[in-house]
Amino acid sequence: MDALKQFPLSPKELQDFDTNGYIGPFTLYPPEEMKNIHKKVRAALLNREFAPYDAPIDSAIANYDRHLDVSFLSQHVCQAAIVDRLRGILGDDILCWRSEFIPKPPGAEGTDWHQADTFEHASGAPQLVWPKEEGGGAGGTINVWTAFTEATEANGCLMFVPGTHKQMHYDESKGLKWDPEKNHNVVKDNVPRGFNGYDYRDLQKDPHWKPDESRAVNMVMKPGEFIVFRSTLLHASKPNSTKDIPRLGYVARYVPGRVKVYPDTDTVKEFGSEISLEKYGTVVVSGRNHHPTNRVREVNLRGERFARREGQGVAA
Ligand SMILES: O=C(O)CCC(=O)C(=O)O
Ligand SMILES: [Fe+2]
Repeated sequence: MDALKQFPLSPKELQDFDTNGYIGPFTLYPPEEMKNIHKKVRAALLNREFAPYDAPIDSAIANYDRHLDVSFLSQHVCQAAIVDRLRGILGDDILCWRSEFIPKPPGAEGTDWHQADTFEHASGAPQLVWPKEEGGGAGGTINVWTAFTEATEANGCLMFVPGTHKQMHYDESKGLKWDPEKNHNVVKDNVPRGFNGYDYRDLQKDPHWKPDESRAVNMVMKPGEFIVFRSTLLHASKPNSTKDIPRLGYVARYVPGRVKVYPDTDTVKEFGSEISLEKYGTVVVSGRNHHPTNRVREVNLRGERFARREGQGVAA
């Protein structure tokens, strides 16, 4: 089916991705169109009738996985411009297992430096398990981070330390303690940065290690651009130091169909909330899912909204 790929990564881009741990940004929606999309999606998010999780609206988890019920987002995570590029990295069998909105309103702290592999750092149980024959770990996930607004050095663009994706400096199995009072707006090396109520430094393998920020690159992006990066790449974002320019990122996370997603659990507890996976399903965006134990859900790529009945997406 190679001939049908519209947006494959070139051999040079694949090589750059392997060397640096990221590739992009690429334009998906023109900036003006993205502004309209943003307005519409913002309105759609307020309708929680079919939202997969019943979490307090101010919790970070409340808008997890809204690609399961907001049709623009369902289409977005399946966009050929994204999936074709991912095929070169992940192969033909690809699952979108998670999406998140990451807002940085004016005055917000930055996101502290981190690397993620199994995503057990907050929930205490691995959310992703790679096949044992591939070492079982450090495969992480591929993040596709789309700028819903502009992202600048002033309002909180992403930062990467290129080439750091092959060595994990954090041990997620140490676990994090959620304490928003204590961990919010902590100034680290003169920068207010945190991790939504966690202190990611608690996971460091070596408590005295520090990211080499002198090698960091800023990912300045226009609305409608996306960037592809490994979750094991050392990444962070700047604080939003503006008075009136919000920053909004929407990240979709992908793994190959051979990865187990949320094995042996029916709930996820993070950011002070516990949610049920009853309505959850990973979305097969290319090829097939390999694990009968992975919950799989279809999304409606045509209509406005859909409800889930007996594991199927059906028009509402
Ligand atoms: O948007 C941010 O500030 C951080 C994003 C991030 O860490 C992620 O998408 O994994
Ligand atoms: Fe991250």
